[in-house]
Amino acid sequence: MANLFDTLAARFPADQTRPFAWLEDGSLVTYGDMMAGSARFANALAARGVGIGDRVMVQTPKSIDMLMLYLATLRAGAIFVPLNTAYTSAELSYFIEDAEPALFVSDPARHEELAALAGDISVETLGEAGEGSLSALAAGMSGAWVTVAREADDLAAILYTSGTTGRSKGAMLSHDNLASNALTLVDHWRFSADDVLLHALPIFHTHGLFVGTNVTLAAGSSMIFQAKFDAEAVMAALPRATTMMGVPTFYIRLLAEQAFDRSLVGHMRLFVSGSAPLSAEIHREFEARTGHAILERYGMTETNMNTSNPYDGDRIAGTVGMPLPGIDIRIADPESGRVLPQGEVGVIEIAGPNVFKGYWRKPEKTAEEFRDGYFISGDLGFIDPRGYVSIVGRAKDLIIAGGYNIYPAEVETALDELPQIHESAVIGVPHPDLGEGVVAAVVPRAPAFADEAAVIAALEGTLARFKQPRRVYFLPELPKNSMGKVQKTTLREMFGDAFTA
Ligand code: MCA
Ligand code: AMP
Repeated sequence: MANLFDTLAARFPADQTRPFAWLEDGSLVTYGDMMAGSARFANALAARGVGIGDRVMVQTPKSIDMLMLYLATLRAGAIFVPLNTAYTSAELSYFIEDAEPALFVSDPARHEELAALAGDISVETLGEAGEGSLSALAAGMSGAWVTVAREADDLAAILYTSGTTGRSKGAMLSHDNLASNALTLVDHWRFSADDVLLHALPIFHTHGLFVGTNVTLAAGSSMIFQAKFDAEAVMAALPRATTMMGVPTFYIRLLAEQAFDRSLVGHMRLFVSGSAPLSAEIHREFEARTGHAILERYGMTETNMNTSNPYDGDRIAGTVGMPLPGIDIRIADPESGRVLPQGEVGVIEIAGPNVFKGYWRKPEKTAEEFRDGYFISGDLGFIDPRGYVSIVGRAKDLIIAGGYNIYPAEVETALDELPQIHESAVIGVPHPDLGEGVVAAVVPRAPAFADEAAVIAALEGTLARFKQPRRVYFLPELPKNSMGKVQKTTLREMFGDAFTA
C-alpha cells in the first residue's frame, strides 16, 4: 500500500456520505464526492498524457478542485509540484525549466502568460470557482479510477524551497515521507473522524497541503475549507470547527479582534501553530484570552514535521516541543559537525522516515546538506533536560514573513540588477503582523536618488510581492568589515525598528 492515496484511503470512513470538506458557498463535499472527483481528475490527467513519474506543475488559486487535482496526481502515480500563486513569470520560467513538467495547470486569468512561458508543455487551467479547461475536461470523465501502485520511495511531490545561494531547489518527497508523517501526526494530535479542521492556509506549501489535508484524510475527518485567511470568516466558522492550524500571523490577527474570546473557542479541541516562531508573548496572550495553550510544532519542506509540543503535558511557550516518534534530532557544531552535548546551542540535524529524498536534479546540493544520514536544517537550537527543543536562530540567511520564506540573496540580486542601484543588503526585522518584515539598505548610483516607491515598483514582475522590501533605506555606503563583507548586524541595529517604531 505504498501509494500515499491508498494509505489514506484505508482510513476513510466506510460511510461515503460522511463529510470531507465544507466549502464557503455552504456546499458539502463528502468522501464519496472526493473519491469520484479525484478519479475524474486522474482520468483527465491520463487523457492529457500524464503518466507515472511525470510532474504536474500547479499554480492555481486555492480551490476544492485544486485539492482534487493533488489527490488525482497521487492516484495517477505522477508527481505533484505546487507553486505559490504570488510567483511572477520570471520566477515561473525557472521552475518550468527545472522540473520539466508534463502538464502545467494555471489560473485561467494567467493562461496566456503561462502558455507563452511553457513552450511545448501543455497548459490547462483551473479557476477558483471550478472554471477552467481542466475542470471542464474532468467533469466529462468517469468517476472511477484504480489508484496506481507505487513504491514507498517513489516521489509523490516536489516542493520548491529557496536557498541561501543560487536558485530554488525542488525537495523530493516520497509517498512514504508523507504517509509516515501524516499517520504520526494523527496519532500525536489525537485526530479522530469527529474532528473538523478549520483550513485557511494555502495548499501550495507543506503546512496546508500535507499537514492540514493529509492529516484530515488520514483521520477520516473533515475540514472547513476557506480560500484564504480572513479573521472575520475564520471567527464565523470557528463554532463549527474542533481544530485549527495556522502560522503565527493567524493567531496575532485573531487576538487583534475584540470578539475573539473564550465564548467563541471554548469548545475547540486544539490550536496548532508552525512555519515560523510563535512568540512566547503571543502564546501567553492567547492562553489568557481563550484558555487554550497553542500547540507549537516545527517543520520544514524537506522534512515535514520534526517536533511537536505534547498533546497531554506541558506545551511550553517558546519551544517547539520534542522529536516526533520515529524521528531523531541531534544538535551539532555548525562548522565541524561534531555532535554537541545536551543543552548546548548548535545546528539542528534530523533523521527519520520523514526526511526527503534529496533535491531534484541537484545531487551535489543534496550531499552538502546531509551529514552521516542527518539532514542539516540550518536552524540553530538546543534541547533542554526534559527533551524540549528550542529554536534560537538560524545559521541560514533567511527571513520568514507571515510563514513565507524569503532569501535575502535573491532580493539583493534583483535589487542589484536595477539601474538605479549600485549595491544592496537585505535584512529581516521584527514586524508586528508578519513576524519579520523585509528591509533593504541600498547604495544608489546617483547620490541624490532616494525614491523608495520607485525601487519597489521596479521589482514588480521580477520578484513575488511577498519578497519585495516593505522599506528601502538609502545609504552612501554599506557597513562592511575589513574583509569587505556587509555587516548585517549593524544594519539590524540601524533599521531594527522599521516596523515597530
Ligand atoms: C501576503 N503578502 C505578504 C504575505 N502574504 N507579504 C509578506 N509576507 C507574507 N506572508 C502581501 C501581499 O502581496 C499584499 O501586498 C499584502 O501583503 C497584503 O496581502 P493579503 O493578500 O491581504 O495578505 P493576506 O492574505 O492577509 O496574507 C497574509 C497571510 C498569508 C494570511 C499571513 O501570507 C498566509 O496565509 N501565510 C501562510 C503561509 C504558509 O502557509 N506557510 C507555510 C509554509 P500588496 O497589498 O502590497 O499588494 S510551509 C513551512 O513553512 C514549514 C514546512 C512548516 O513548518 O509549516
Ligand atoms: P520552509 O522552507 O518553508 O519549509 O520553512 C522551514 C523553516 O521554517 C524552518 O527551517 C524554520 O526556520 C522555520 N520554522 C518552521 N516551524 C517553526 C517554528 N515552530 N518555530 C520557528 N521556526 C520554524
